[in-house]
Amino acid sequence: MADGALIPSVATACPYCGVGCGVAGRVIEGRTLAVSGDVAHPANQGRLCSKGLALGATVGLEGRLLAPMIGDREVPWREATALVARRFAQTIARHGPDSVAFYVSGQLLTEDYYVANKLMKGFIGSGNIDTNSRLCMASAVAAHKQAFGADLVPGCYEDLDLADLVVFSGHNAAWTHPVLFRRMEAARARGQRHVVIDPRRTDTAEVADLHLALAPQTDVRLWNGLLADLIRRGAIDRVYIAEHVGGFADVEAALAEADQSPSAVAADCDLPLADLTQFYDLFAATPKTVSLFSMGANQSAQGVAKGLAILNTHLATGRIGKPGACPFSITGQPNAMGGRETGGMANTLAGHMDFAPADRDRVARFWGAPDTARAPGLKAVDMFDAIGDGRIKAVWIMATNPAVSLPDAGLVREALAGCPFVVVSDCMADTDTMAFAHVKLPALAWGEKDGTVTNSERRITRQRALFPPPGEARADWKIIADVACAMGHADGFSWPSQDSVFREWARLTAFDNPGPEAGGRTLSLAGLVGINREAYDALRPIQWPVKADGTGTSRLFADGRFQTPDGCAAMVPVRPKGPATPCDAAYPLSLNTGRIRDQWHTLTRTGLAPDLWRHAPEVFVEMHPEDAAAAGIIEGALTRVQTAQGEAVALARLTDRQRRGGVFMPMHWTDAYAPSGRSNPLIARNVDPTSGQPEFKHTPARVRAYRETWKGFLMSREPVAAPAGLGVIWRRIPQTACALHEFAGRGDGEERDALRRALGEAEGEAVTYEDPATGARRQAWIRDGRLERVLFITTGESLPPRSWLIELFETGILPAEARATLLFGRPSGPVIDKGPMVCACLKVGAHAIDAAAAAGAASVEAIGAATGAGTNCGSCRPEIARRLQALQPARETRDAA
Ligand SMILES: Nc1nc2c(c(=O)[nH]1)N[C@H]1C(S)=C(S)[C@@H](COP(=O)(O)OP(=O)(O)OC[C@H]3O[C@@H](n4cnc5c(=O)[nH]c(N)nc54)[C@H](O)[C@@H]3O)O[C@H]1N2
Ligand SMILES: Nc1nc2c(c(=O)[nH]1)N[C@H]1C(S)=C(S)[C@@H](COP(=O)(O)OP(=O)(O)OC[C@H]3O[C@@H](n4cnc5c(=O)[nH]c(N)nc54)[C@H](O)[C@@H]3O)O[C@H]1N2
Ligand code: SF4
Ligand SMILES: [Mo]
Repeated sequence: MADGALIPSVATACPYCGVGCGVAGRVIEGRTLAVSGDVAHPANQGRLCSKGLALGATVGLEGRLLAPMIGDREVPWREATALVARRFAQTIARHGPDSVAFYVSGQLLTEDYYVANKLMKGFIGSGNIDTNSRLCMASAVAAHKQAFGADLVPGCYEDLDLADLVVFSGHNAAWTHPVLFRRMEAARARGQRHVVIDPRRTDTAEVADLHLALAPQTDVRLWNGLLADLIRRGAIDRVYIAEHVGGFADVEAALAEADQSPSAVAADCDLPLADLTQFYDLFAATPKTVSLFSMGANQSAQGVAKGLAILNTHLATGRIGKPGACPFSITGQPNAMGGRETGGMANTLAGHMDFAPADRDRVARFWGAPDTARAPGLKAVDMFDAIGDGRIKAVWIMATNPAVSLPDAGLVREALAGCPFVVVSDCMADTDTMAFAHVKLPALAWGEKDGTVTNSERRITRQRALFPPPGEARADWKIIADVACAMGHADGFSWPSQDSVFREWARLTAFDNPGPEAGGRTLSLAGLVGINREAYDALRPIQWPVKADGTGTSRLFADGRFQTPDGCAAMVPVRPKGPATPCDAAYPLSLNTGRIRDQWHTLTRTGLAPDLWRHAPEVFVEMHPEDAAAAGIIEGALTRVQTAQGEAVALARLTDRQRRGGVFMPMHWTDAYAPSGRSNPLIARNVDPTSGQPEFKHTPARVRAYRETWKGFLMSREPVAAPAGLGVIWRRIPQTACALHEFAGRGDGEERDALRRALGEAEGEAVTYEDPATGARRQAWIRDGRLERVLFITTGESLPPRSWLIELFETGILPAEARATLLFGRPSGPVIDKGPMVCACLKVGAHAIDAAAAAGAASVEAIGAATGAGTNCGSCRPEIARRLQALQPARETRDAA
């Protein structure tokens, strides 16, 4: 029964992206878990992507924080809770409520979020709670509020099935929302068309019908140009506008300020005119269009304008509230929506009410909290500025890793280091942010916590516990509620369990709310206010608004009514502008950052699954071959990426998928995996003036070859941290039976010798080879017949294949000939290198795919039939198509993808 097929499964939700897939989890024994997609969940209908499928590999207790800690001391909960309550209360008493802050996350459950927000805004009486959604969704939220009157996502996933055209603006869906992308691929097989607007030729762009590789930050120009073109053609919906939309004349007048001819727009966006007009024609001709927008739109100093330009176009054409037609801001985190609903953002209060006096008084009455905040608090980037300059003296960080993920992360670390009181709640013990915590609070992780999340289509799904709480870990909402009680607010925070928190939250949404049909707030859970424990435990996925009769709502605005005083949506004039800091002679390249396929954010969880490392084992910087040549950089070389804020070192990847004049780095690497490969110390702190969202997709940069003089690698059974104080470039790459560490350095050898001393001690029998002339050194340690540790250092070029040694770690007792090869530093025969992992779900490497192609498989389907690759979540299908094309340029493989 190894696969646990006969063990009853628990329906829960994936903790990663905003698709919000249902997961069926079966605990086989202890912490051994089998997962599959929940066939009954409407979002994924049984599918999971590589990250969801690997959940079982991440639920071990390795690296977990399992007891509260004050400094380095484990303490009982009562002591930790009392200290947090006392320090916050003292700070507030001395310096006022705005001297404290919470920084929270879209990875909290709705119940957690509700309680954190109620404590800060309701009972501490400050607006200073903000969420990492500020880095993610804030621009879309602001655009929604301006256009629709509230932060409302009009569409649903069914619209993506029904659309004839899907436009992806700054959205690499093939990698970031794979299960949804697979759904759209199925629609594409039925004739749906895909247009991708992204400066990079991503895997999403690669298989699209049309890719517009626009110059960075020119989206507003492109969408304004489209709207002007539609007006010129008479392809807008004047009846819809007359009945349901305000502001059209203002937008039309603003458009007239610039030359909107396709040729002028194409020139400004640096696009071939024919491609631009093809897009405009396609849009004009396709009523059933969904325009997805994600981080390429939001993470910009003009992020709100980008969102509004898209919403304007949909409103003017009446493509909203109809099957297969809507603008669709797709969410990143599993509960980005829940946070927006409960008021996790500093500029909203709760339940889509903000600080307007009537809203504020209603929430204060509901909470029985006369001190409820009267004004918005500080947004994330400003909040950390205030921590840095001492205005905020106590901060509590929950379920986010700002020392990695905020812009200008070097300054963020300085701010945290200087803050008198830092509390961090996390499930992991050693995140980069934990290093700054005075108090560490152990939170339950996925698989242990219990509550609700809301996905991109407003669908509420229960996350359910699969395991009992480990150690002393507790639910986030409970940790916060206990501190609130200790601060003297027991009346408002004494819930017995999470379902009672949910009921209170549902009641708030319905409080003084006649409902959307009667012009009230759309965000209403009226049908769930009386939900009891059993019904909560059994709750099936449901989309809000939930009507009093208990039914959900898939699509908003079907009746053309919006949540504005006159019921009309607003078109808002937006004008293009350049990036906040333009490139110049010193920093001529635009640094773009984002995600890779198999990793999640700061690697604290996906980093635990060795299989998820094989697609992109090392931090890299993508650049156009001509930009690389100009800087003397070759493929695979260690490269310095420098900006006015800082420097990182990453492996160069040369590709024409990257536009000239730009470079791309993934956002994921941390101190634990590549201390010098972190992207965010490089990012400028430019934000959108309205939303406060940082411009993560553009910072002026330059690249230089690193030119190491020595390099090597260390493999060990347990991971080793980069030796402190040495200027060595260090990367850790987890493997199943060992940890691989690659390193490199510069200089005359003093640091190399120091490193060798630091790493050259281990238990067991040592096999050593040393060549003083070249500085080469090979060392292997064997204990009880098993390979324990290997260290290779060279000043020359070549190092042996790592796969050979990785296999020796997996072998167990070493055969005699393997010991001999260790001394030679070379395998005795050929090594089977599987190549990079292409399909992480079915574990198929590049070389197996190439072999299948050589044996005659000529389409993505045929490769799938031969190897299994690409047959699960499909996020690798564009890559398979690309490999096929490279191998067989004559064959037409695009259509097969
Ligand atoms: N594998 C994986 N999936 C994830 C996550 C993860 O960590 N890993 N995180 C989740 C989260 S929280 C989020 S927010 C989503 C994000 O999902 P996406 O938004 O799809 O991801 P990103 O890679 O951040 O950025 C998308 C694209 O924006 C492009 N872009 C950059 N500048 C511009 C521009 O000026 N205009 C346009 N049009 N495009 C531009 C980038 O080149 C990039 O390809 O992913 C979610 N899913
Ligand atoms: N350069 C660059 N930077 C970016 C972005 C980019 O595109 N480029 N994207 C931005 C975006 S969109 C986002 S969403 C952020 C994400 O950035 P972060 O939120 O900083 O990243 P995560 O790794 O998801 O951090 C979540 C933390 O919470 C912990 N955790 C997980 N579950 C729980 C739980 O239930 N309770 C508690 N208490 N802790 C838990 C995890 O161990 C981890 O430490 O990064 C932003 N930063
Ligand atoms: S697409 Fe993947 S990461 Fe996103 S919710 Fe589904 S399984 Fe999880
Ligand atoms: Mo995000």
